[in-house]
Amino acid sequence: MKKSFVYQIVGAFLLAVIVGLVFGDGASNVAPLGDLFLRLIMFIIVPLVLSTIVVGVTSAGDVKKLGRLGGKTISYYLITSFIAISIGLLAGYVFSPGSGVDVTINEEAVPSSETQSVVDTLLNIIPTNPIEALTTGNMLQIIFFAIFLGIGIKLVGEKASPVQRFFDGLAEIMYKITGIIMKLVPIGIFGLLAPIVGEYGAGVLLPLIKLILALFIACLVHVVIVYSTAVKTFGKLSPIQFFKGIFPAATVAFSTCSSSGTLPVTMKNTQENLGVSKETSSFVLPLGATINMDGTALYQGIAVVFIAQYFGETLSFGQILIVALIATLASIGAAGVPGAGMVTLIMVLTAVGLPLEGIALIAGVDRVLDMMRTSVNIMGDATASLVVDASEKKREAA
Ligand code: DAS
Repeated sequence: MKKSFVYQIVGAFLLAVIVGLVFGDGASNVAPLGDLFLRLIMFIIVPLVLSTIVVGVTSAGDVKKLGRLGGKTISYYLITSFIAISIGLLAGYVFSPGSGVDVTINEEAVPSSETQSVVDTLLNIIPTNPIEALTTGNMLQIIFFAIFLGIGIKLVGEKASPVQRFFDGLAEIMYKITGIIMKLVPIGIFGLLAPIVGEYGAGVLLPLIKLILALFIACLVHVVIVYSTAVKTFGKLSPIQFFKGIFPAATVAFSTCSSSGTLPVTMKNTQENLGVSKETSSFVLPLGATINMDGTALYQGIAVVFIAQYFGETLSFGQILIVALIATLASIGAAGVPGAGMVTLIMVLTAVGLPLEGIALIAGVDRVLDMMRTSVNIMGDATASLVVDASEKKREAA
């Protein structure tokens, strides 16, 4: 990745903070730049995910290999998510962000408690109408459709080769368009961040600064320890090279608070900067952007402890185990869009009998918390693609 691009991104960050602090609410005048960028990356997601997964499946060799790829990917995701929630819970008890905090509960900020059960979440992966899944951008259903489309192409063989060539061509076109849109990352970051800095002046953040700092430190611990270890030990890549390579995607995730929206950038960074094959990244990353959310799992651990402390509740060891399990599942059910983790937090609070009003305590700064957890989410996806790709390459070399 060119150094000038990194400098442009850092410059966009700094300019956004300055404009936000100087102009306050007036900074919202640059929001259209952020909306423009967001719409451009959202517009390519569906054709990009559909075509690259079909290509990933059809070029993944035999269906057995696909099963192996899926098994490794899901196992990695579950392990790192469970570690993340544990770090989140630990940080909650170490920093005690909910003790002595002075925040009034804003009733209407409590999100509605309609969350899908885990069974419904799993059943809803199967699209009853694939075209509707594409038009509504239902990522899990699109992934399911693409995987079976790819398997079908492989099983049909020669007769389906025109379809395979279509998707090969579509994938290359989408990669090219992603490259063009990538050039706008600095403008997008500036347009997305400046209004938020202007809105979230220090005054809003101060009462919950302990919670924000606790999440920041917990995310840093998870990224530096877990991801560096995974990347170095299993991905055979230096952590510095990894973090430099994934930096643009992490900044887009931070600015957009959307793993799905960041997916085109995550795919480009992992392929071009981390050396992950298109075949692996086009399977692991779309899946990860939808079901792998270490940052969200970590956030839910801290948030539950924060809310328990605020209401003077003490969680038993059994309840903490339930939180760890449900938060891991909730992070799977969270969509890769802004604020999803706060909505699925309902599942976790309900599981341990904590008041949902507690969510209203953090709703005011959730966007800031979402920035951090979404950046961790996409870095977790990138490490997974690197680890799985290295494992597959090692297997093929053997
Ligand atoms: N913003 C979500 C994402 O895109 C994460 C969350 O809300 O927890 O990953």
